[in-house]
Amino acid sequence: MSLYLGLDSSTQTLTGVVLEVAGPRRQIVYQRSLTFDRDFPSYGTHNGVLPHTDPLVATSPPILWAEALDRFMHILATESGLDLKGLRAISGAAQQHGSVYLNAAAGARLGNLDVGRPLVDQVRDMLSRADAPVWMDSSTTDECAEITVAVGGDESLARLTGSRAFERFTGPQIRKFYARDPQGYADTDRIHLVSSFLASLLVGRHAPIDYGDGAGMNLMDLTRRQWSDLALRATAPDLAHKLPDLCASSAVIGRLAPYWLERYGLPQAKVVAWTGDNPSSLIGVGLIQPRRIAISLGTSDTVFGYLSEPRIDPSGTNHVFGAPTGDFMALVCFKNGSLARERVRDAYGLDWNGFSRALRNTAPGNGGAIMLPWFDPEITPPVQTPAVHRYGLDAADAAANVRGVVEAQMMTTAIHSAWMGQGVEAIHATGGAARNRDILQVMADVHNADVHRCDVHESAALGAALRAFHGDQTDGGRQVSWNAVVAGVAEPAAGSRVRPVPENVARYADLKRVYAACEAHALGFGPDPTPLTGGG
Ligand code: ADP
Ligand code: XUL
Repeated sequence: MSLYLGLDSSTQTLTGVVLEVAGPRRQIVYQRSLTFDRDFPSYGTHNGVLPHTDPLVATSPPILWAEALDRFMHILATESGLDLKGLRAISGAAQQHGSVYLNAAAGARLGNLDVGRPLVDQVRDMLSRADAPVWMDSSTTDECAEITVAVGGDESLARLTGSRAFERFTGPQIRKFYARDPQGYADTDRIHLVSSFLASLLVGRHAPIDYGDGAGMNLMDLTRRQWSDLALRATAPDLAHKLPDLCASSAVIGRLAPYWLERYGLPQAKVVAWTGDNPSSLIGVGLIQPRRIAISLGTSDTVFGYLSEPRIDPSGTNHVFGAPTGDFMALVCFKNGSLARERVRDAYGLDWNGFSRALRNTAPGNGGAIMLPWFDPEITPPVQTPAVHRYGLDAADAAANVRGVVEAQMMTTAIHSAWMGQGVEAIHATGGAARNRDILQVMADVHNADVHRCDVHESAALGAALRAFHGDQTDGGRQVSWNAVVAGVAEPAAGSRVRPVPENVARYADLKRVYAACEAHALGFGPDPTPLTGGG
């Protein structure tokens, strides 16, 4: 009997999933989440992010992630009841794009972690920058423009790295740090992603960045799978010396460092490269066939799907990342996801049951009313100044606003992922809000596709456990297909299928055009659409 641990350090939580493999039988035997705000209150985070006066800035403390990892291992060792001698491999996933800045002493400290001191105290001494910019940051518009010009325009950068410049991407964030704090930049010896930072703590040395998460930086040549000199030069001086190596997502990058063995009695398990939460979720929702896409309703809402080749979206809204299978994946990210749903829920004093009831008690199409729920600066479409727009929608009507936010989110995912959705037959829904069937009904109707809910809502952690299994097998010389890896585990929950209702599908086909007109108007390049909406 072998155990495989998958971790996911997301925006708000650290989750671990343990997969047991006994012959052909595979099952999840343990799952546990730590919530950053609640379980680590001394850091003062709100939804995992530090408070800032500038709404465009979003950073988190890397030492919080290290402390959470340490506490998780303690809980696993003392409370799970599992016989951890069977733990063969660990892998992980993390929120993408965020960067952690380590000083020149970090390498030696990583290699010599003191079993008598909590990890958090030791990591504090490794940092050249106390906070880490995370994916919710939108403050690097100038840096994006500078990098884009230096690389030869949006399209050149997208062809080279898989995405045009985006504010949250690591390259623009590094450029901002270099410009604002040149001394801090000079004192930085190594810049990690959240994923490679946490992997480094497990193996006790600087871990490589995998091709999946590396593609979220505007720094990696996507087809050559190596750092791009051109992009690095456009970003900051001497960057080549500060970046870790790159590696395949399935590579075994080392074994658990002595700290974990001595402190928690864990075996010398293999560590498989960590990746981004979205690439890991691709495996965790079993999405390795074409004609299916996934929609993750986590802190961010994301739409993603498997690609056999790096196809760039002409509108420039999407990203191409490396997939854990060695192929590619397309992704579109929306910042106003779960937190926007919560803002509407809380504004009307509802809980999730009340929120669902409001959806059930209102008619699909909302009488033509439209909300644009840009509570925070939005990634897709790009919106720097947050504002909630209502067209024909009465702000005092709680139920209509609940329907308004959910319909808007589903319509924007459909409109902005249309280029990758040709022939989509089914959607795999995951993330915290996927447990809400009423939201999934709107998804099915707007996308005109069957929606299957994934049982383990923590698909990124499950994907990591499955990747740990896959990495262990291939490292041991046993070839195992990805279909075999996901079969029977990363599959939609039985009986979870939500089918589209034809008359709602027809209504949303019209409403999507109205939504697009409202979006164009709010962004300042279309006429007033009020005559088309419920208010007209
Ligand atoms: P992340 O992995 O990005 O930290 P999760 O995928 O765990 O986030 O999703 C967390 C979110 O799930 C919460 O912010 C909450 O808004 C949402 N959520 C939880 N339960 C429900 C529900 N019943 N209906 C809608 N949303 C929900
Ligand atoms: C993807 C993105 C988010 C983060 C947080 O590009 O920015 O989905 O990975 O989960």
